[in-house]
Amino acid sequence: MQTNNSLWELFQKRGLSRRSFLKTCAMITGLLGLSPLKCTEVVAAAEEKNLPVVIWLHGHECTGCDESFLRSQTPLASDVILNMISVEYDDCLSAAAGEPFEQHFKEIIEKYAGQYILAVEGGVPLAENGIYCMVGGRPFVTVLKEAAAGAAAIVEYGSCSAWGGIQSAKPNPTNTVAVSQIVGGTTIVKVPGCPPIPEVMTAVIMHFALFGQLPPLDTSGRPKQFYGNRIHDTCYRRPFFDSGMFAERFDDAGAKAGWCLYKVGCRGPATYNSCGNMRWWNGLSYPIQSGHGCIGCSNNGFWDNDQFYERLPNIPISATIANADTIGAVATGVAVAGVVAHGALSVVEKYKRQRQSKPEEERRP
Ligand code: FSX
Ligand code: SF4
Ligand code: F3S
Repeated sequence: MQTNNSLWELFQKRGLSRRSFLKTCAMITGLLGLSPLKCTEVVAAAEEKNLPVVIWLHGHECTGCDESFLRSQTPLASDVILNMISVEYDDCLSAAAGEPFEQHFKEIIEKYAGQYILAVEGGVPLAENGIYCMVGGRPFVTVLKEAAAGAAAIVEYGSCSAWGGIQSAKPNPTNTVAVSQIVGGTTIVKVPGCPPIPEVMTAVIMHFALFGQLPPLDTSGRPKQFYGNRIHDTCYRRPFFDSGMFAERFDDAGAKAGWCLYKVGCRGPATYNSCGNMRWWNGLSYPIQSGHGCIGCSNNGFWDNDQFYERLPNIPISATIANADTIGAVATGVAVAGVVAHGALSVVEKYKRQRQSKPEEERRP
């Protein structure tokens, strides 16, 4: 582990050049969404501040969040883990296991009390004293409370951690809840998504490590920089939506031509995330690009939607530039008008297409 080293000290110890250090700082500046002018501040912080100590816990989850994180490309997950943060405990990624490892957990939460960032994946099952998720022979809820007590900041990584997630789907037999329903009083940030975008996780941790505070959050506790826009607002299929060109089924000509997936259930107009901008695998793809509508996996309660393939009934069509802070107010007023207008647009466009496909003489009214 790289404790008590700054990023610059670590680079020097490894014989890496000042130039590669500065390039890394420039990359971090971009990742944090800061102006290039802020790069000098990032360099100064990276020269002085010790690498952040991170304790990473796993609760009730599918481990897809880790799978996503391990595919981080810019920066590479290996660079994050080996060069940018000091992961002192991760019961999934660590080669160590068993009693010595759990003893190590107890030692580090004492040694770094008040200093470490606690990253948590998964929800917290409470039924029957938490026995539905055991870690090192103890209920996860117990481990979480111990770790949270000394955390400088907590990152709820993934929709399970942030909202309860699939484990809390009705009727929620394990009584699973979100992390922030159990631990409070500390700086907490939500990075929802099932799974979330890995680079967002790295950006949140690095922001706290370099500047001693979380990035600006929205009213739900999510970083505005990454959750400020709807999927719909950055979707490359958006011109088809605006033109009323929709796939009606997953096997029709519209679907094959890459038209908008709104009518086959896309939740993009009601979902806040950066998937359209950042994507996975160095910008390679994301659900909509692979032909499936957004299921709103970063939204609270998405798992209880039993109509994934039904057209979203109320969407704020007019609120194309709404952000997560204003959407509540905007949506109430325009949703109905928006859907009506949208329905009309669809009909007009369909009629136009039908006319264009007919011979000239049949087009005359
Ligand atoms: Fe949940 Fe993550 Fe979905 Fe899975 O850790 S957000 S079920 S991708 O694994 O917690
Ligand atoms: Fe893209 Fe979905 Fe919006 Fe269509 S409804 S433009 S597929 S986000
Ligand atoms: Fe999830 Fe929708 Fe993005 S399903 S991964 S929020 S496109």
